[in-house]
Amino acid sequence: MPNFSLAIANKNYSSWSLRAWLVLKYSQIKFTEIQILLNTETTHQEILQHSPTGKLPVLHHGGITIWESLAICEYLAECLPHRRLLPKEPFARATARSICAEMHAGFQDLRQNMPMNCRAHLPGKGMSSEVQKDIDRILSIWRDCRSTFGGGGNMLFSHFTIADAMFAPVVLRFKTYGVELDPISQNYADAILNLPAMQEWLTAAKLEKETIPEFEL
Ligand SMILES: N[C@@H](CCC(=O)N[C@@H](CS)C(=O)NCC(=O)O)C(=O)O
Repeated sequence: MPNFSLAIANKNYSSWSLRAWLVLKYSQIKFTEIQILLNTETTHQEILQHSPTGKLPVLHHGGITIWESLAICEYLAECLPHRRLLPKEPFARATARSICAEMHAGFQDLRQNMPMNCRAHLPGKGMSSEVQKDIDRILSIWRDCRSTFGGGGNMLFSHFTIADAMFAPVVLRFKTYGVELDPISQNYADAILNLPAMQEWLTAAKLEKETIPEFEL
């Protein structure tokens, strides 16, 4: 199989980048990582050299380009069937796709008010009744998946799937903003945080020095 090359943004701030990166790392696939820092004078031009949308992440594989974090995760699930990155059973698979799409398109209040910022510790910041509604829906998804599909392991569908990758940035937001979790959700969040790939991402994010004021509450 040709080499994968993934262009990502700042590890401290880029929730979209984390998803695709996590799927590659979890799958133990060798890939070339290109980092383009956000918020510099050349950011846009640099990203356009890799991505038709001017957004990151973007994956290159054997001469083709795949953009949008969810499409990248789906593509990797197709390329690497032995990694079982989508559940096999149709109902579980459809549910995984539904929650991935919901995460990809929704939760605007949470995104805007609790931006991903791995280095920060800001308990209580960004909270509002609208943000709490997003949080409640996410926790209900986690509890439902854990109870319906999660009996064989500690991930949403027992073993790691792209659904876990889609929600991994939310786990980091909850950590930064000290969001209170029920015991089932807390166990799930801890399982995500304990993945070696997540620890690797966090270590690298904490070493980054760049600061983007709009993401620093
Ligand atoms: N829906 C896209 C969103 C990608 C996105 O907004 N990426 C941000 C980085 S986190 C970006 O590239 N921003 C470019 C810029 O700020 O110039 C995805 O899922 O990949």
